[in-house]
Amino acid sequence: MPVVLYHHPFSRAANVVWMLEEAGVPYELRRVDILKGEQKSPEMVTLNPMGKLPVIQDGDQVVTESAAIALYLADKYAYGRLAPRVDDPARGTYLRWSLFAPSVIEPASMAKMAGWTYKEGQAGWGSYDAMIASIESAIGNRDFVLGKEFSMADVVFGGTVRYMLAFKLIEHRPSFAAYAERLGARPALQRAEARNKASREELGLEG
Ligand SMILES: N[C@@H](CCC(=O)N[C@@H](CS)C(=O)NCC(=O)O)C(=O)O
Repeated sequence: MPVVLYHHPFSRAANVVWMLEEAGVPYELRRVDILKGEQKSPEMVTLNPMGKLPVIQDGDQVVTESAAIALYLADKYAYGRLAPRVDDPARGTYLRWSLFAPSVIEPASMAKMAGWTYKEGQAGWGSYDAMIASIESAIGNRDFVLGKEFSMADVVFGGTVRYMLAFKLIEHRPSFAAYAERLGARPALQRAEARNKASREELGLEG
C-alpha cells in the first residue's frame, strides 16, 4: 500500500515529496486545497486536529509535523541509509539538526520578520543571530550536516534553509547558498520539484 501524502504544493507537504523520493517509498498525493480551507474539513481535522498540512498516512499510522514525518520515513524505509542507526555516533547530530529546523530556524526567522519583541532567554528559539551562527556551524565546513554523508536531516534542515533563503527570511551567506546548491543537485529533489510543479499546474498556480 502506498504512503498517502495529503498535499498542497504551497505547503510544507512539498518538502515531504522530497522525503518520500529520497526514501524511495511508493506514495500517492491526495490533494487538499489549502487556498480553499480544505485542511479544516472534518476529515482532515480528524487526521490532524491542527487542521494543517502535511499529514501522511501509512497503513494505520498517521504522522503529522514535517520533522516527525522525515524521521519516521527514514527509520522505517531507509534505516542505516538516510537515518544513522541508534548505535551510530552520528545519530545525535542527525537528530539535533533535524529538530533544529522547526524548533529554532522557523520561529527565530518568523520573529525577526514580524518584528516580535520578546526576551531571548525565555524563548526556546533564542536569538536570530545565534540561529544563523548555528546554521553556519552545522554546514559551513562540511557538505551535509553529517559531513560527507547526506541524510534525512538535510531534507528537514536543508529544506528549511532553502525555503528561508528563497523567501529572503534568512540572510544570504556563501556557505548557505553552496549548501542549497548541493541539495539542489540531488535527483530525488529534482523529481520532487517536478511533481510539485505538476501539482501547481493542475491547480492553475503555475506561472
Ligand atoms: N509544524 C508544522 C507546520 C504545519 C503548517 O503550518 N502547515 C501550513 C502549510 S505549510 C498549513 O497547513 N497552513 C494552513 C492553515 O494553518 O490553515 C509542520 O512542521 O509540519
